[in-house]
Amino acid sequence: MGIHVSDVAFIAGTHGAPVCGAVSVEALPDRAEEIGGILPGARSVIVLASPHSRSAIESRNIQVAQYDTIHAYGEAARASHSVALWLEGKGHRAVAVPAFIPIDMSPPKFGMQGAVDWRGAGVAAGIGGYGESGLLVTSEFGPAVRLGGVVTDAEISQGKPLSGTPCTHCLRCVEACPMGALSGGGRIDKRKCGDKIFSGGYRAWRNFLVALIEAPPEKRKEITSSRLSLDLWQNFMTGNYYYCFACQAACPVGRQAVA
Ligand code: B12
Repeated sequence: MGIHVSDVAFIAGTHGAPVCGAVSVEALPDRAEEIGGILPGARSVIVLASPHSRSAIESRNIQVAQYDTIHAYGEAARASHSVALWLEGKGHRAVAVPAFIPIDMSPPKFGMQGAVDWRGAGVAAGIGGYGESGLLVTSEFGPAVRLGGVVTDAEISQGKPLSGTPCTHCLRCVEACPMGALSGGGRIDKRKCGDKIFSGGYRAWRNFLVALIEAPPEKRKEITSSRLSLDLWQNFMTGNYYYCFACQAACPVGRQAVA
């Protein structure tokens, strides 16, 4: 027997994700093979969204935005895990899929393509539409959400894409990008964006190691005590490595949700 998406949304909503929809695997042909690898016989993908605090991601204090991100990802994980266990309790198979990491680091993806494309799946499930930023924009919270979800063999009543997008095309996201990485219509220079958001991420870690290895012995202690070294240590400890939230924070859509 199939499951109604409103029942799934109730479970997601009571576990940290107030926005939730579902889409059939057939409607996601680009990722069907990968999704089948996660769960053979998978029929549906549930997409859910956990909101950021707008005040936190708008703050000039990067640590509070990072802390909020850890928390929002935690909520998405809690909700997807709860939904998966709830479906298993009903006799289905279900897997909570990582919202971002762990992610396939092998070539040619190198961690730049998730097992499920949450934005694409969210648009197909009708929980939002694409913004000029390329992010999924929900009516409730704009793009200030973390997306996650579940792959299951249950048949779930489908959402359908919205007739338009909640994006108002004001282009504030494009103007807000400190790297000039956005040019509207979802176009993004991933390298420019990555240079900012990952300034304490993998590439920074690799450059740090190379600098350390190549440094003369008397310089090595200085490098290991550098600001970058401390930041990297902290990022490993917290699991957060994002340093920019500008395109999410600039969006006017969904602001009333935090009033
Ligand atoms: C790799 C990655 C990145 C990379 C590459 C981004 C990219 N465009 O692919 C980099 C490092 C640049 C990045 C940056 C950011 N990311 Co990121 N990222 C991911 C990750 C892990 C995988 C994305 C992926 O598979 N990309 C490969 C393919 C799918 O992307 P693509 O080839 O560019 O295809 C896209 C476009 O073609 C576009 N598109 C297709 N048709 C159309 C039509 C229209 C009209 C438009 C406008 C766009 C459009 O949408 C496709 C995706 O659906 C996802 C998590 C996940 N598993 O989905 C998070 C994710 C997309 N990131 C997210 C966020 C929030 C960010 C940042 C704000 C950083 C931060 N502080 O967290 C910035 C925003 C940059 C931006 N404006 O896009 C969120 C998005 C939430 C949302 N509301 O949409 C996600 C979903 C993480 C999460 N679980 O919440 N990210």
